[in-house]
Amino acid sequence: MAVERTFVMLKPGVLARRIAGEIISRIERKGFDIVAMKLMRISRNLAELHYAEHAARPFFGELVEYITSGPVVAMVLEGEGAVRMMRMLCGSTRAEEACPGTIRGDYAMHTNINIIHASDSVESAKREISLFFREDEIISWPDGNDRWI
Ligand code: 3AN
Repeated sequence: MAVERTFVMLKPGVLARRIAGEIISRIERKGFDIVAMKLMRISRNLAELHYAEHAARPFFGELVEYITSGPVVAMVLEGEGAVRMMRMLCGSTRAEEACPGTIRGDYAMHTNINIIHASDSVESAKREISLFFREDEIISWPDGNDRWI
């Protein structure tokens, strides 16, 4: 399978609930390479760009309000089939459909605050990564790093 990059964001509720470490731990344990990570408070403008495809949806205002309400952890993950793999780890968008064992299934009761974002395609990942990170903030791991796993 091809090596891909995906964009992941832990939403403000994660920081508020002090579970960032637990979520990052699950991502690491799965085996992704974390190639970029930062704590940030995102602007309204960036939030609207990130969620542009949802601009006409009734929940858009609330979505932007939530995502800008406190700090988030933005990350770029790398790995074979990383986009789909990370979506599987997150679980379904709708809280009541997210299976136990997935991040949303284990930590989220409400769809509108479903704690984590992960890109839904390689194209979306490219767009989202470029919104949040400069190329020189992405640190590819050296060849051979995997022999320590
Ligand atoms: P995903 O984040 O799983 O790709 P999207 O792109 O459909 O899901 O939705 C983006 C975000 O919008 C979700 N993470 C969730 O926070 C919010 N959202 C999606 N659907 C609803 C809904 N029906 N009601 C409220 N918020 C929603």
